[in-house]
Amino acid sequence: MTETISGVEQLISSEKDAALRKIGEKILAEQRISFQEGITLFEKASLGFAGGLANYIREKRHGNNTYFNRNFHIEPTNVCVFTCTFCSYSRLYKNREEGWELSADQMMHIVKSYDNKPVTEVHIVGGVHPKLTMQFFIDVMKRIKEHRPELHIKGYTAVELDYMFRKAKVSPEEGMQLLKDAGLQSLPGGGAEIFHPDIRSQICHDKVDTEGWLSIHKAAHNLGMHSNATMLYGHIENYMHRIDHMDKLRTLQDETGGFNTFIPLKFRNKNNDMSEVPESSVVEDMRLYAISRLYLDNFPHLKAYWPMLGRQSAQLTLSFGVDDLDGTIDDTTKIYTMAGSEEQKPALSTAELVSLIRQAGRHPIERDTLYHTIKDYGEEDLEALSHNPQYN
Ligand code: V47
Ligand code: SF4
Repeated sequence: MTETISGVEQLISSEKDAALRKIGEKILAEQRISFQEGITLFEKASLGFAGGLANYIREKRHGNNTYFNRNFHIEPTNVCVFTCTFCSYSRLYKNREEGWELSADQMMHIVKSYDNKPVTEVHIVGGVHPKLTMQFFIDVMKRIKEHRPELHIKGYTAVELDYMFRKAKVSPEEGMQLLKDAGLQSLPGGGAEIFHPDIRSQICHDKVDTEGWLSIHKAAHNLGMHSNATMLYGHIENYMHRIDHMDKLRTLQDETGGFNTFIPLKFRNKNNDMSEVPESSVVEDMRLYAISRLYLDNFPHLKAYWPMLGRQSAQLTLSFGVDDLDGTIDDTTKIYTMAGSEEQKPALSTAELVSLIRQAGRHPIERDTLYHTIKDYGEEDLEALSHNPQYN
C-alpha cells in the first residue's frame, strides 16, 4: 500500500514512454503538469503508472488518513425546470404529481429526526422548483440554525443558486451574502457536469453556464466560504473535455483557494435520456481518479462518493488518489438510486464506514465539513463500535 519514493522512482524509470517519464519526474518534483500533459496521461498512462503516482501524492499529503463525515441529506424537491439529459431524478413542473416537494415544516421534521444523533452537517440539494424562492430557503436555514446552531449547512448547487438569484434579481455576490447571513456555510459541488460548451450544450443546455457556475463559487470563496467541485464523467465527453474542466477549476482555485474537494461523479445510465450511452469501466474510473489527483495539484482533497460508485469501487479508489469517502448518509438520497447505482439503499453506519476504510488498509478519521478532525478511528475497537448505538 505505502508508496515509497524509491518505489515511485522505479515506476517512472521503468516506464517505456518518454513523455510519461517526463510527467512522472515533474510530479515527483512537485511541478505542475500542463494541459497537454494531462491529456497525455489520459491517452497513454496505464492504470499502474497513473495510480502509483496518484497514491504517492495522496500519501505525501495525507499519509494513510481517510476522511469521512457524519451528515444527512435533505432533498427538498425533485421538480425541476431544467432538462439535463443525464438526469434520472427530476420531474418537470407539469408532471409534478410524479415528484415530491417538501414544505419548510417537513424539512424541519427531517432535521429534528437527527436531534439525538451526533451528525455535524446537513447537505441540502435538489431540483430547481419554479415556485421555491430564495426567501423560502432563507427562512428554512434560519429555522435550522435556531434549532441546532452547530449543524453545518452545506447547501444548494450553483444551478439552484443561479436560478434563485436571477428570480430575486440579485447578483451572485449579493445573493451569497444574504444566504450566508441566513446560515449557509458552504456549497456542494454539483451542477458543474462538463464545462466545455461542446458537451454542456448537449447534456444540460438550459441551466447555469460555465461562467455562471464559476462566478457563484468565486462569490462564495470571496466571502470566506468553502465549496466543492464535481465533474460528471464517463458519457460523451473526451479526454480534452475532462482536462478543460479540471483546468478551469485549477485556475479558479489558484485565485481563491476556496475549494476543499474535487468529486468525480460517474455517469449512471438508468432511467434517463442517455441510457444508450454505456457506463465507464472500473479501470477507467480508477484512472480518472488518479489523473484528477495529479492534475488538481491545488485541491486539498479528492472524494469518492460511495452511494454512486458502490462500496467496493469506493474502497478501490483509496489506492488511486482518493482520501475522502463523504459521509454516513441515510437512505434519504435518491439521485443515484434512481440513476441505477448498485447502492439501492445507500446507508452506512459509522461502524460500517470505519470498517470499510480499515478493510482497505487505511486509517479512518471523522472530519467536519472543513476537514478538522473530530475523531480518529485508527485504534478503535470495531466490535465495541458496532454495538454502540451512537455509531449505528
Ligand atoms: O450535478 C445527476 C449528478 C449531481 C446523474 O459537494 C448524476 O459533497 C451520475 O452535487 N449519473 C448532484 N451522476 C450531486 C452533488 C453532490 C453529490 C455528492 C457530494 C457532493 C458534495 C455533491 O449529481 C449533479 C450531477 O452531476 N448526477 N444525474 C447520473 N445519471
Ligand atoms: Fe434539474 Fe439537477 Fe436534474 Fe439537471 S441534474 S434536471 S438541474 S435536478
